[in-house]
Amino acid sequence: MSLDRSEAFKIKEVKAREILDCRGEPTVEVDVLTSGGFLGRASVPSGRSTGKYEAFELRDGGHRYLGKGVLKAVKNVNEIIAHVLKGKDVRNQREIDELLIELDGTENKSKLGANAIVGVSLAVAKAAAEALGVPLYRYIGGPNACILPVPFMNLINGGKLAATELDFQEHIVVPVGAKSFSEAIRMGTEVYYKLGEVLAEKWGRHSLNVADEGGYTPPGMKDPREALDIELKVIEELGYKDKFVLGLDVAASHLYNEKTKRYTLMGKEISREALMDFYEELVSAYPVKSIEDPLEQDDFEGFAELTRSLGIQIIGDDLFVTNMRRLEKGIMTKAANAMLLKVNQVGSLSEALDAAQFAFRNGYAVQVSERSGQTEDTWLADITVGLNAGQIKTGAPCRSERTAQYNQLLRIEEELGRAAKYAGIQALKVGVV
Ligand code: 2PG
Ligand code: MG
Repeated sequence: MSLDRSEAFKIKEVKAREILDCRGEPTVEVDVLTSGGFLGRASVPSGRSTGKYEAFELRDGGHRYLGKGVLKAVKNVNEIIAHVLKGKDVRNQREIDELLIELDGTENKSKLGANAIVGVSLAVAKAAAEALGVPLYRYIGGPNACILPVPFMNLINGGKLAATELDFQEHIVVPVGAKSFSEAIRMGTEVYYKLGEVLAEKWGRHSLNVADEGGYTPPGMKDPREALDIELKVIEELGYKDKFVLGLDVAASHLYNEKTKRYTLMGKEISREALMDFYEELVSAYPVKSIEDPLEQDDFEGFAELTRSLGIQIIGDDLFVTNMRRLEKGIMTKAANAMLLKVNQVGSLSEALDAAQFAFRNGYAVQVSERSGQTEDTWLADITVGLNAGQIKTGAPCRSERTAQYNQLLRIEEELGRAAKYAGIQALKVGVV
């Protein structure tokens, strides 16, 4: 090629469009095209059980798509961001992200919309990887990227993401004892099949309707212990007793009543202390080794108390919102010992990577997470390996937007060959299984 090498990396065009996420709701997709003809395309996921401190997702309002359209965010990319980025080098991710943050100028990215900014940020990274001829996970992690994550497979759903009576949002099986990622996926998927059979028998065939993240929805099941019991029973029946641990995402902010300062559980309002006692009971009765958002998003003190007393992994999702300042407060107060990483919660790739590094430096684990409104884009899987995070939460092994992530990880495992290491239990913040 007679092309000047730098042309390969120079941004020629940035173009956004409105597409649909897995719930059929509009979201932003961005193309970043370089003068050398390399294309980075990224789409933006969206949460439903969102934290109040998340970066701002810009939606149009009005009648179109019942107010959920994202044409304003698309316009912000096409008419504002595109001009500013023209001619910039896609390898300068940090410079570009800082430019976007400055251009927006607000605390929570509410002017241009975090959905506009994060779409551009991720498309820039993908264009850079394309132009350099390396996979995205390698672009992010270099030769260090070799750890395949433990999948947190959310198999029974409740809370805001399912039409069930279960209060806890996610009842998760975690194949920590597998030898490889592909074995972990096989074991988790076998549990998923078998769980379907057992649920249909005991709770009726409507159990097999799946929720936003692919988990089952047993009608009439109210008690989280019933969900854990049945997951455990299936794990044992398949002969995997010591190979799995269990996890929960309580998403407790959504069970919390700000006025009474109490939580709703199984139809009753209970105190924070009663909820904490319930966790003690769960952890002693079941191999539950990870609980996400056990308390509401401002209770740093309660998170610290649980982290101390339960001795398992406590993950901050709505608590930290992938935000360095919130994480810093957590580190100072010893609240939680792991951070959930959702790139669109903070609104740019660089800020998400910074939060992850800060977490690691302070001995916190990082679990990379889907959103309930996911797309078929697989940057999530690549970021997980790029960071060597060792944990990914991306739903049940069904629904294509979830299996897209698992399938990408299977490809990465194959590509890494002997270099691939399955994270196993060491990735979690727990002493012994
Ligand atoms: C969560 C997520 C994803 P949402 O609470 O962890 O599982 O839900 O994307 O709706 O915030
Ligand atoms: Mg959560």
